[in-house]
Amino acid sequence: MKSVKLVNNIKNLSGTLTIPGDKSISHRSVMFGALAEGTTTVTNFLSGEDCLSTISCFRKLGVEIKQEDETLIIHGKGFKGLVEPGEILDVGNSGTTIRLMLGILSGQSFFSTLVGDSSIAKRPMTRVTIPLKSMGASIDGRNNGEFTPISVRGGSLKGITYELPVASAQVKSAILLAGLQAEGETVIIEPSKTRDHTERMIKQFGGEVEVDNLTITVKGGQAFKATDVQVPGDISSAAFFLVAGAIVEDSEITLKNVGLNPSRTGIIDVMLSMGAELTISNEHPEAFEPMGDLTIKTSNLKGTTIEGDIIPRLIDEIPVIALLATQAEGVTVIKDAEELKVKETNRIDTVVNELKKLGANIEATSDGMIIYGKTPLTGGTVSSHGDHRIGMMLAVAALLSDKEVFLENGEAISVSYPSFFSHLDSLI
Ligand code: SPQ
Repeated sequence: MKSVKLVNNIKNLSGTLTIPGDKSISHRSVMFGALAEGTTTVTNFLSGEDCLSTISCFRKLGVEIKQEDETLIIHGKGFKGLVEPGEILDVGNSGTTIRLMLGILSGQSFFSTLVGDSSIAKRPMTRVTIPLKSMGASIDGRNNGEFTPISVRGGSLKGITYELPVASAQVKSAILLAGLQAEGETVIIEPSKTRDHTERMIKQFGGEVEVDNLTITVKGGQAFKATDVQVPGDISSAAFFLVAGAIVEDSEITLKNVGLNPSRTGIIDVMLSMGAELTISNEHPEAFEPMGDLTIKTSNLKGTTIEGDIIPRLIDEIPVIALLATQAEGVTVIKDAEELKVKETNRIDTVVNELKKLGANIEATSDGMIIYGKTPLTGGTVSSHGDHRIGMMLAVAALLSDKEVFLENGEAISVSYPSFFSHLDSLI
C-alpha cells in the first residue's frame, strides 16, 4: 500500500490562509443553479472530488456547467428541464451528492441509477429512500433500497409531514428538494438543529421556506431564479488548522473568510470552552452565509464534555477535536455521536484505532469516545482508511511527533481539501 512520510516535529506554525470553499454549500450551489431558471455564477467553489462528482451528475442530466478554477457558470434548466441520463450517475465518495440527488430525482418522472465507491456502498440510504417512497417515488436498491446501486423513477409526489429519526441535514435536504416538487406542503421536524444551508439557499434563489425552530415547511411547485453565489471558506477544513495552531508550540495562524453559519460553529464553542486562544474578526453576519476571519494561537487546553444538541454543529470536526483533546489536561468525553459510525468510515473506530497507534490514551464508547490528556504523540504508520477527515487529522497529529509518521491512503484528502498539504507547508 502507498504511504507518504508526513511532516513531523514542528516547533512553530505561522501565517495566513484563505480556506477553500465550503463543501456542503458548493454541492448545493450546483444543485440549485441547475434547478433554477437562468445563469448562476458561483465563486470560491470547492474543486474537491466530492463536488466534482455533483457537477458530473448534473452534466449527465443535461445541465451545461462551465468551470474555470474556482468559478462556475451554470446554465440552469428549471425543475422541469432535466433530462433522463443515458449513463449511470456516479457520486464517487460523496454522501451529500447521493442523498440530495435522491431527493431531486424523486421529483423527476424519468429513470436514473446512482452508484458510488466502496465507502458509499456501505452507507445507509433508507433514511432517505423511506420518506421519499412515502411521497410517491419508486426507488429500489440493494438490500431493499438500503445500499447502492439505487435506481429511481420519480414524479407525481405528494407532500408529507415527517419527523426525522436522526439529526441529518442530508435527510432533511433530500425531503425538502422532493417537497419543492410535490403537490401540497411538506413539513419536516428535526430532533436537533442541523446545518441549514439548503433552507438558506432556497431563499437565496427566490424560493420560500418557513422555519419555526425545529419545524421546516415548504410548498411544492416553486420555481427558482438564478443568482450569484459566493461560497465561504469551509469551517470543517479550517478546523484542521485551528487545532494545529492550538497544539503546536509557538504558533499563530489566521484563517480568512471562513463560513460562520451558527449551525456549523460548534468547534469554535468547544475550543473556547477548552481554553483556546481563538478570536473572530471581520465578521459579515448579513450575508446569506455569514463569514469572518479566525485567529488561533498556541493554547493551554483543558478537557471537556461534548454532548447533546451541539453534536450536529460539529459532527465532521469530531476526529480533529479528538486529537485536540489528546493535548488537553484532563478527560474529554464525547457522547451522542452514534452518527459517526455511518460516515466515510466508522469514525469512532478509525479515530480511536489510528490515534492509539500514535500513543494517544483514547477509548471508544457506544456513542462516542473518551480521551485522557495530555499525552505526547509518537511515530508510526497510520491510515486514513480512505476517509479524508481522518487523513488530515493524522497529518496534524504528526506535527507533534518527534519520530517519523507515515500515512497510508493519504490521497483521500482531495475529496474535500486538495490543497491541504501545500497550505500546511506554507505555515512551516
Ligand atoms: O458528503 P459526505 O460524504 O456525507 O460528507 C461528510 C464529511 O465529513 O464531509 C460526512 F461524512 O459531511 C456531511 C455531514 O456529516 C455533509 C452534510 C451536508 O452537506 O448536508 C451533512 C452531514 O451529514 P448528515 O448525514 O449528518 O446529514
